[in-house]
Amino acid sequence: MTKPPLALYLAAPRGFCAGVDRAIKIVEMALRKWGAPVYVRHEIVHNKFVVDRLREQGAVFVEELEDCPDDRPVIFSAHGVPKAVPAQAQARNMIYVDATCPLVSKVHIEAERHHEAGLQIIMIGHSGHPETVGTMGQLPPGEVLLVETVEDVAKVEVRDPSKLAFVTQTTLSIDDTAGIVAALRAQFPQIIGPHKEDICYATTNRQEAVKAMAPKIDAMLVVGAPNSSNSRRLVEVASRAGCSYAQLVQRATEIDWRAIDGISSIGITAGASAPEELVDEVIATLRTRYDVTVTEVETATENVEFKVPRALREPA
Ligand code: 0JX
Ligand code: SF4
Repeated sequence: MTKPPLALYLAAPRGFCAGVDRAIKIVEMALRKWGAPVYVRHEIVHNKFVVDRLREQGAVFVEELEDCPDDRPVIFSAHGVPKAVPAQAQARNMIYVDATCPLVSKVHIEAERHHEAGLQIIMIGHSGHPETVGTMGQLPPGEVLLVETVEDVAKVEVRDPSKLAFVTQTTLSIDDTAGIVAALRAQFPQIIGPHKEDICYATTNRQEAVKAMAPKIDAMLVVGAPNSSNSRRLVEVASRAGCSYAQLVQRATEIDWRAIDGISSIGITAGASAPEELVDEVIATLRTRYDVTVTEVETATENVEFKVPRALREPA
């Protein structure tokens, strides 16, 4: 039986960013240096496949520091942690390695700098997301107020409208955030902030690539996890850019074949925490049903790399 043709457009950049690469390396190097078990507070990155593979090598994933013994090393996830977490680890004399992405740490430092200058901070982010919890947890309660939407801006109760700064989560929608920043600047003309927002290069590039592809395709598959903020944003971007069907898939088994029945073109991208093997798996599975022609749509090149902490580069 002949297979129907399928034009497959592959977004570039897609998948792992420099922060994820570094975070995974940190866990692997910690296991080599200290042996198993090494504890990891929260999923090192939001991907079950990555977490399961590290677990097989001896990593133990927990949600809170209280769930770790004093005498084993612990790693903090790429999303960042409230200040109290390393403080508690220190108080317990634990060995800890912080895998917070340097671009998230940069936002932590920004928040602290504004606080030292006497400003109250408004954070644009998703409530309960570990990065938001971590960034807000850099300062005492009440010093960072959270807004998630333009509507929230109208409701926010600040101490002094002339003494404000804003920071953002790194994995937000570029377009939604621009709207919230505009609302903040309109309501608080003296607010201080970054030039645009704190969305990182990887989030920006992955969203741009999806925007460029969306008009060419009947459907879009985003390889990524349901708890991955940056991956979910890619699904939204595709839909808003005119792609009539966009689905988040953790791996090939989640493809909804009925929903994509009859399509002649498809786009594929992957969130910053999704391994390339899973993209390969999705493409290989599409090939079992379609005569696939792959075209890469490259809208940016990336050459960012982050060093692992010195403690891991030195022998035990
Ligand atoms: O949910 P997020 O997109 O923040 O995290 P994920 O999917 O683990 O991506 C990598 C870590 C990003 C931190 O900024
Ligand atoms: Fe760092 Fe951006 Fe990757 Fe998050 S998505 S880990 S901020 S590079």
